[in-house]
Amino acid sequence: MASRPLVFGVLNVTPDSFSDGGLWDSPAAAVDHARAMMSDGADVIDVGGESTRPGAARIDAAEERRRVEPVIRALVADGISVSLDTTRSETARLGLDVGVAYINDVSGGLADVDMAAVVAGSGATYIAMHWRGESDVMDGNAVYGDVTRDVIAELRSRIDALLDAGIAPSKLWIDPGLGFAKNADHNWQLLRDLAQIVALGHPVLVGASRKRFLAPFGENPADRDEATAIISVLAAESGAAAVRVHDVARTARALRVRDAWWGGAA
Ligand code: PMM
Repeated sequence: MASRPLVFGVLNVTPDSFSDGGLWDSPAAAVDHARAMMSDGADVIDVGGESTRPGAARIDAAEERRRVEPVIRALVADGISVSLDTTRSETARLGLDVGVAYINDVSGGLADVDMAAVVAGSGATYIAMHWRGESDVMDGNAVYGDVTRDVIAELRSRIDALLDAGIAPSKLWIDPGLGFAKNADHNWQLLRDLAQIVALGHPVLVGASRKRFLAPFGENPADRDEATAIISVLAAESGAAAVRVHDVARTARALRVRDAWWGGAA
């Protein structure tokens, strides 16, 4: 039976993320929500202090630190496995000092030249997402010959650079970056071709949750959770190692159905 992917529960401690912005921007509310996601079946909590939605403006490192530090400290103290969603080496260093298990970098190391060196040797896992520039320019960069071929080529070149910079092969994960410089057709093609990305030989994380390309299945982001859960199962069938979702309960239940299908315990 194929193994079950890890479930990363999304915890955006931002005022402006597209689907949950402003909901968890007090540390106490954020920690409560993380604990609820753990009881719903999350394996890891992915904490982000800076919105990456298309068109978002950047915040500075001090503000990012102010948002994430109390939350990651509380979660690590609680024994929760934490992923820190950041493109800044300075913030990553803080996270590694606090004890996060994953650095989730949507820029794959391109936004900050010091990122790879900071993560290398830390023992943490580095998640390198496919990226073509900051949120304010990414929609204009959604131009591909063949999106699967181009994303694979660009991921390969990031993998080579990150391994050269000292990240251990076993600690390097990759992510096709759904919605980042990609239109709906690009996202669906990448999902259809996910096995080709898995074949690159690094664990693959898929972040489809509530994204704009799921709008045909739900006008509001929170109405896209069923579509997200179905994608979680299909991504698992294609060999994804992890899925990053807002509604942990639905995805965890959907993955249990898959386990039952393959003869595991329901
Ligand atoms: N998507 C978002 C943020 N961080 N990280 C990874 N690795 N993969 C993603 O697809 C991804 C991410 C944007 O979504 P959000 O606003 O729901 O956090």
